[in-house]
Amino acid sequence: MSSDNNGAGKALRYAVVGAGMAGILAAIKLKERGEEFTVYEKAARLGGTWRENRYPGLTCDVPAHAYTYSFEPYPEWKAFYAKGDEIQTYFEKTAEKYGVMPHIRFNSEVVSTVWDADRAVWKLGLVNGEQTEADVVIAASGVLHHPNLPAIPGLETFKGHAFHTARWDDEAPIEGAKVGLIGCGSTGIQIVTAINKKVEKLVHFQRSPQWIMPVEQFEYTEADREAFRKDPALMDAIRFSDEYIGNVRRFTDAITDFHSPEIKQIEEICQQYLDAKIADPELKQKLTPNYRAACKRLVYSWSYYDEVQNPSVYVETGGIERVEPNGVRMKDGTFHELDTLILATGFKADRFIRPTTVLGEGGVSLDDVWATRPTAYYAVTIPGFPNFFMLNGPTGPVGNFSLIDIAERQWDYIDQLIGLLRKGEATTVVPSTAAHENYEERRIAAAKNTIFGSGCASWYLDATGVPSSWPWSYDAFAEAMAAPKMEDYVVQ
Ligand code: NA7
Repeated sequence: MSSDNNGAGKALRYAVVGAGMAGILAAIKLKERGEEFTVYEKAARLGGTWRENRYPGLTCDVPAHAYTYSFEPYPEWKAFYAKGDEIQTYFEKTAEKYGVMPHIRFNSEVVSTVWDADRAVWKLGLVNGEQTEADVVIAASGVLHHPNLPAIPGLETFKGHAFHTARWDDEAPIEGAKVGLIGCGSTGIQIVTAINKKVEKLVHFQRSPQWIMPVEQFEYTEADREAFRKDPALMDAIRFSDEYIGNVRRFTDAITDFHSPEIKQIEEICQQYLDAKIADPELKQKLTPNYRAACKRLVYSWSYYDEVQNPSVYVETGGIERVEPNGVRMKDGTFHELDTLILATGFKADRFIRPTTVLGEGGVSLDDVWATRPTAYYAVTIPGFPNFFMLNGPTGPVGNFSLIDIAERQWDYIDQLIGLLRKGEATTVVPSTAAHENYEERRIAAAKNTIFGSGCASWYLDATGVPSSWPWSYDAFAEAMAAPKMEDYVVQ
């Protein structure tokens, strides 16, 4: 039974889809209320993106003490920016500590979720053919986790190890090997910094160079960690510092208007960093983007410009003709012989809960609703899909600041809507079509003015070329998530 502390409670059954950062958050919050819930996880381990990505150099570009749940600071971080395996450990420890592990069903991908209007329940189908039900579905299925494999002719003929970065092949030769790396997003850049001194040769195939935002990395000492353990307020002082929050505010203000002086400042910082670090005019020309800084997601690095100048690295800017059994042939005929080919080619960012079949009111398919672009009212709810809530769903500020901060604020919003169901004040809650259309109209108009819409290709853009992300400030997001506008919801 629900331990509903708001009076005449109804025991609701919750299905959380995904045991990554957002799913674990939902689980912790539901557990705290004593709710009946199951987290369905497709894999054998929790952790989402931090489970799937294990490539060398994997580092989160949000400061470690800001990349924790607000209620669970972590004194053990080894450095200001944490490595991927430490973050995975953090989520595993936190899930254990809050007692949510027994609620997670591993190897249990949800393949379908179908709304039964007569009974106001979601019927879920699992990968093993099992059927189950829930009153509320929380889709916490992640954003960047469907690998984007490049359509390069001959890729399948490569005799060495070729693999996507989110499917890291531990058998692939790196030490003393000839390695090819395709892709220059955050992933490709981090891999360059991590492996260039180990390889015999690293050919970095660069279709578009990236703007690099310089940041400082430093290690925490054992004395620092001891101080954090003794006084958690020291960690809050970092997470909630004027410096960190101020940076988030300034950054989100800058990206929301590509004419703003703030975004010009960011460009100047990146340009000055490039000028200061890269002396060789030929390399500098190769590394200079022809689009505006932050149009593609800014890469944060403290070492890339140093590492890329290691003689083992060759930045190849020519077009790839095809992959051959022993390497990569360029359009100009040049051949790069390789033992290993790493595909740092990013993710299909428009999938969200798909390929799960989601059928809402009247059997309408989410896939059809999202035929033009994936969308959700304030990134959380969808007209026609009652009692269905998303964490880090489409049109949210994914990539603008910490996804944990985003998910926590979204949870607070969802929790208020679920409260109506829990208290027995409603059987279904769903946003109205009119409210959603109004939101999308305003969002799309604003999105075109963001830096993401200033003229470059990136995973921020939807299939029609419109930025798919939250186009307003950090404070606007915080305000929107503080309380749902109930007049925009149909509550039955
Ligand atoms: P990104 O940022 O999407 O970067 C993918 C990179 O792969 C980018 O440089 C692409 O070049 C390149 N790419 C993609 N397809 C091809 C083909 N066919 N040929 C050559 N190059 C190609 O992915 P990441 O994994 O680095 O980062 C994803 C996010 O994860 C990141 O923003 C952080 O939020 C964490 P392009 O720029 O399109 O010319």
